[in-house]
Amino acid sequence: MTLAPARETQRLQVHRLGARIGARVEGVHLSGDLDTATVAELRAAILEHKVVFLPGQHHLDDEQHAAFAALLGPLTTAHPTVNTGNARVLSFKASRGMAANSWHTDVTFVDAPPAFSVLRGVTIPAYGGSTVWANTVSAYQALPAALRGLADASWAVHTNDYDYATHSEDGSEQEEADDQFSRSDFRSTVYESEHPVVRVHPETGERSLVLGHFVKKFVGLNDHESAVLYELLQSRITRLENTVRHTWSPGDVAIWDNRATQHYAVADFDDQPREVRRVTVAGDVPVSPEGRRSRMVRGDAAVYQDLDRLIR
Ligand SMILES: O=C(O)CCC(=O)C(=O)O
Ligand SMILES: [Fe+2]
Repeated sequence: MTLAPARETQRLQVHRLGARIGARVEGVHLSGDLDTATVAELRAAILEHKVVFLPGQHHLDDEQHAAFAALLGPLTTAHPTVNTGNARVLSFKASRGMAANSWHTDVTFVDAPPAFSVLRGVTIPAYGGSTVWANTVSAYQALPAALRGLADASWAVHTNDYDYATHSEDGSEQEEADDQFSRSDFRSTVYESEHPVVRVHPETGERSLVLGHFVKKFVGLNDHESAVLYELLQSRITRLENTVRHTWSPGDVAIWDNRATQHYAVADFDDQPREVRRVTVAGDVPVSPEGRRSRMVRGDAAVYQDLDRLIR
């Protein structure tokens, strides 16, 4: 009998990019075959720095991309509503300057948003098209006690049928999201969920703010009060000290903790083609500081969160 050679632990180097968020990770060749010690180190780096960037992963195709992501946990389907022809991988492909250019946390309109998003740069414009991430844990920690108390006690309704115009530069409701899906595809099934504004992170125990563009209103507040409270807290999240900006090269992979960040894709690449592809790892149902769990208000997202069970 021949034994398979033991997999060697890769020598992972973590270079911090700022005091509050971001690290570049070198020395790892991402694949579905990574050894458990390396995956554990990488996971620890993501939890600490909230987003990590791994350059030079040119070898990844969709299959290897998903196989690697599955080492971080069970995968979701590509998206609850958008079908880009691949069960696991969501493509953001633009040739008319479209981008996800408003601040959000991925898929917060369902009760259990992804834990991690793994994004691979495929077609990168010669200029522009960077992505910015913000740390929602450090934003919470920097709140004065009075605002922390208000945030701790508040809940918000999130939906995929959100008011796009509120977040666009010219106030327009653009119909086309990018080359591959339209806004009407995006909200072909309407989902609504209620999340605490502050969640306790299931792995780190840190408290983080759960906001972003899917927020429709706060529970018990009117539209005006909701807008004011949103701005008050959201402006803390997007302070530049809380952010890191990544200028992409082909073969770059970004991995973020979707329970501790928001992000924004900058639409400054004119008509150049740009494509990034995303795989998401399923997350838990958020829990408030008082121990109450998020809940679905409209729609059933069970299939999105549990593709493995569906296929098995
Ligand atoms: O286009 C990008 O850089 C980011 C798109 C996005 O919002 C995502 O991958 O979740
Ligand atoms: Fe996103």
